[in-house]
Amino acid sequence: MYAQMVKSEATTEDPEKLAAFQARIDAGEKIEPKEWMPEGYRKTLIRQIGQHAHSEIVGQLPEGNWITRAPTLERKAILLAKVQDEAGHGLYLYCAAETLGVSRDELTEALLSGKMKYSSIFNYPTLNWADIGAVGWLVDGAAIMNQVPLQRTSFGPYSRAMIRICKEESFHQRQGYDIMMKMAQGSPEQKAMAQDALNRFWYPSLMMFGPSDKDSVHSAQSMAWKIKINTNDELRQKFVDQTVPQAEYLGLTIPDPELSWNEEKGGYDFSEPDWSEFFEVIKGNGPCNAERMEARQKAWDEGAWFREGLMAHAAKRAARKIAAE
Ligand code: FAQ
Repeated sequence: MYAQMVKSEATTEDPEKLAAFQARIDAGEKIEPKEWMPEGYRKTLIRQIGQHAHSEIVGQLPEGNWITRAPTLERKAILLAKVQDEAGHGLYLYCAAETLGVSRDELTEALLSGKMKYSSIFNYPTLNWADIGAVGWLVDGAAIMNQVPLQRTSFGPYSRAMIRICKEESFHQRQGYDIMMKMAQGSPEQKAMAQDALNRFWYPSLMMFGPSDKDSVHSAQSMAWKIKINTNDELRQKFVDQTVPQAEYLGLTIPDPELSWNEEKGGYDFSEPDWSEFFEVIKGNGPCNAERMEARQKAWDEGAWFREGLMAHAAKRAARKIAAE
């Protein structure tokens, strides 16, 4: 069904309905699930919300890997809470997608068959504890930069999910920055680990915002529908401008010799990520793509007995209710 939804091209829709819909969007109204919407709007939302939900779930893997190896009990409790939050974000987002007429199982199957994507960033490995700091600081930092404007997105359930998610993401970013601060103020070896984590996560974090505007396929239509509020390059620029002073405060160096303040534009000039690497990663050829998909497939297979049990229980309850009526 997901494939059907995404493949079927926009049917010829009533121009009056389309104009009335666009007028509601332009007036800043929220669109609710049972209201009329163009097929393309629905398909774009399923793609973006579904991809976002998958990212939250797959995004648990690089950090979950460090829960048993956190350096103190306190760090372990904090990381555990953060990773659990990501699971919750996935659930809110799957629920928002379900209101558009696609089931969570269909979305998961589309992820596992490679029809749907998840964020490129989670295909990079977390090699040591400093990487957990870098993920919180940079990856959650980039996620917030993208998601704060999405609180104003035009689809009601997505917008409401984002409000709650953003509150939790701020805590995530603070915990990552706090780890980086401890490492950067620690021994020379610890500071070197923090710098190395920044070196490896900087460009993959910039890639999270998507291809440059000239290569972004969906931005123009998504912005007209207020599914996206900003372009990929706008958000990337804001992220760099916010993060450079944070790195300076830590005494760390952004791994970009071209980085310089541009007085005229009131922002930093910086080097673009290697876009050929980005396109390889989203095609499935990143350092950890195979490992991530194996983990999701295993969880799906091992959870089959539970899903079936739950459905059998629901069917039994429904039958009992009908019999009692
Ligand atoms: N990775 O035309 P555009 C998190 C694809 S936050 C993979 O510009 P669009 C929190 C794109 O799908 C991370 N694929 O696309 C957390 C399209 O391919 P398609 C998730 C990417 O949709 C933190 C093609 O490239 N956040 O997980 C990426 O207008 C720590 C052309 O691109 C969201 O999903 C990428 N980075 O803009 C969890 C936010 N970028 O689908 C755990 C919501 C682009 O046609 C630990 N999403 N592509 O086959 C968005 O804002 C947008 O979807 C963008 C992409 C900005 C990601």
